[in-house]
Amino acid sequence: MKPFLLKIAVLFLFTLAFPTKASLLTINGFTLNTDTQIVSGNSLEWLRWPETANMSIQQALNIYQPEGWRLAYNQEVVDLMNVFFAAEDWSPALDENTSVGATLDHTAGGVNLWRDFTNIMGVVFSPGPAFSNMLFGEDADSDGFYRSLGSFYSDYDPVVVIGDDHPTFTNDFSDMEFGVLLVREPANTVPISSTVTLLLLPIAVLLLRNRKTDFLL
Ligand SMILES: [Ca+2]
Ligand SMILES: [Ca+2]
Repeated sequence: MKPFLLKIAVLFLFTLAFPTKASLLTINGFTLNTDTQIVSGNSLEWLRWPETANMSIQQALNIYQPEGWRLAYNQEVVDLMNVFFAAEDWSPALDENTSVGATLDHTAGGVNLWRDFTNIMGVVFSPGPAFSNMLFGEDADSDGFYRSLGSFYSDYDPVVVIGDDHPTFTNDFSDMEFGVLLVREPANTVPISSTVTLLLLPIAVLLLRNRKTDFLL
């Protein structure tokens, strides 16, 4: 290989092997990668909510299912709320036809709880008040209706709610205040930089070692 091309090749390999470090935010054991807009927590990856704003379930799955994403299950959403809003008993919402909501008292730190949650997961619709309604569920009762996880705040007490399934929420429903709550197993996402490092770094080192004189020309 010509010296110039060798330099380019080695620089390219090192660029792949040592990418710019992603910006991470961790709250309550959930970590947001601001580069990918993917949250890691509760042994799952969660697509940050604004990514699917105004999409129907079907539209979101058409785009994201090939990358391993699926609708969050009832149990997973209850587990999520148990982490961020532990004072509430969310377990009745394991039943698809039962809703559970919590008003977060602003005099008792409720706004901070809500901000922690939305700093990680994001907000779908924020014209002033900040609303998110995230469609989810495995349609456990097979009626074709899905559920919505709501997160609302204007200027007093924030409200969060796991809704029961509703005839409005079919898999082709969409609205600007709604998104789709997608998760996937972490195994689907071995970071490409790690793979490239393992495979290509030894090659880069060999190239440097064998053609050291040329490289330094
Ligand atoms: Ca139902
Ligand atoms: Ca249902």
